[in-house]
Amino acid sequence: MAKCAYQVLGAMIGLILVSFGTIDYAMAATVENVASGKHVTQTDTAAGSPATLAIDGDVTTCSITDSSAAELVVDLGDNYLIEEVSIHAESISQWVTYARGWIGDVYSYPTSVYGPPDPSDWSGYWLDVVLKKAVYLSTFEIYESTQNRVGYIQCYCGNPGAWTDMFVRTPSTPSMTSEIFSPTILTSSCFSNTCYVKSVSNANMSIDAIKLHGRADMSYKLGMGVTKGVYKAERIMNTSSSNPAKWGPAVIGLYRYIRVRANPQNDELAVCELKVNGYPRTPHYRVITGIAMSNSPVRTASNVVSVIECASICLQQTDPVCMATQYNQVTKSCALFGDLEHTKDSSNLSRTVVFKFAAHAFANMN
Ligand SMILES: [Ca+2]
Repeated sequence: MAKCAYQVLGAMIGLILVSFGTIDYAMAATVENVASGKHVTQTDTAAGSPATLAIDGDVTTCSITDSSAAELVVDLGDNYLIEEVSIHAESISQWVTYARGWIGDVYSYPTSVYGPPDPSDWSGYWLDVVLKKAVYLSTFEIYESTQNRVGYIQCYCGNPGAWTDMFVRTPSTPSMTSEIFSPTILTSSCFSNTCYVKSVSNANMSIDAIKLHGRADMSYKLGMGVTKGVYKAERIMNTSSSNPAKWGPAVIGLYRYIRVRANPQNDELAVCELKVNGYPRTPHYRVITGIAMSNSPVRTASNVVSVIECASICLQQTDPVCMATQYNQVTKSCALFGDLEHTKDSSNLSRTVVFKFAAHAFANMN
């Protein structure tokens, strides 16, 4: 992190931190998940999947809606400086929903390979299986019975896609042992709902049930704003390359409301964990001189008697939110700024108030 040092003037009281001498802008507030435990709502709710599960700290519990035209909104309760947002998509476990087997020289359509395991099974040379929903496959559970073992698994990956090796047994020794078999798969980038399972040698294997696990390919549209219903920062976040999907806003800003929608809104909305890493806007601040703010103030208050009052006015200013102030002791004016863009200007003797939570961003702009 870049470090900047400026001369400090002034003296403050209570929670306000001021000293004479130089200050170090590398001293930033600790980043934390500011969405944790906050008020969260969604437009509608699937049974047993309330909105609170999106921010409960557990990636295995998910908020899910019934409708596709749905959204989830978190009210952070205050404005925070947002550094990174992450959304963890659903991990899906599925028993096969369709199967076609090959026995000798004919196809069969087994009824006994759908989970959970039961006393019946299916025997044949190979088995085509289909899942209800395509996922990025991560784990296979093969419930074998006592015949030759599974030696080969391929899945049809992607669109247009290709048949891809997911498992090849070496050496391909037959076995007559019943086993619950979970092979280490050869790739984690296969997006598929169609696979086939083949025996180690062209002989009968016996399958009781098959279950596959993977992560959903979710695309979310994230919005952030200081006013509910008005989202100025928007971003598409996909879990196709990583789960969770992460985004660090290029322009760090203060936000209170976080909205998540499916992109496009053609399926139910499932959010397994939404994390919003940010800094709280606290009354701790630093006063410095030698700074020229780059943009015009959002408002200027007059007849302000002290830098303390100027800082207090800034804290009360929420829309547009105040991120820094400059107090001119001669004119008794207090200029409120909605961003932190600035340059060094040793001739500027106005006292610039920078909140401690924002020192991090302030340092990065130099
Ligand atoms: Ca959760």
